[in-house]
Amino acid sequence: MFNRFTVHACSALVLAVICAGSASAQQVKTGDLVLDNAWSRATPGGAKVGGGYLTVDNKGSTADKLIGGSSPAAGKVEVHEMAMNNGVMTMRPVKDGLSIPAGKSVSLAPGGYHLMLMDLKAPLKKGDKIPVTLKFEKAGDVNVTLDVRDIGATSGQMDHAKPGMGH
Ligand SMILES: [Cu+2]
Repeated sequence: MFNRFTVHACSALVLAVICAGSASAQQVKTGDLVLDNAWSRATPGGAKVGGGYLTVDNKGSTADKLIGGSSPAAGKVEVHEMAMNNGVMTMRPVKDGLSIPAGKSVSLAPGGYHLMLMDLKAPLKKGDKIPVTLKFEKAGDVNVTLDVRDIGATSGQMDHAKPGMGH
């Protein structure tokens, strides 16, 4: 079973190398999960936190859960959610992990769920590649690379974050 997963992971890597010239970020496949379009946003000087965004596609028949992560670029990595609370945008750590339902795709994006890189060792600069190890309940540890984009990047999706939120 683990051998099969290893083979899948390798073929995904080969594909990713072939596709590296395209505009889309590196796709990572592990077991039933496909992680795609992992990116982050440049941080203003002195900022100690940064956001991380990606799409997790669960091709399997059982739910998984994103429970946390780590990165050499940050003191710690948490999974956060943003929500409107009495007209004010607030965020908080996701309790008990972010569930990835079977057959569903979950997006972490500005204004919603996101990875929070806390205690950044250095500001994130456009063009940086930030390695992050995500921890899933079933899939285990999965390595992704966040592509740091422009400070105003919104991924082309609706961004409800208010100015001054920092991410
Ligand atoms: Cu946050």
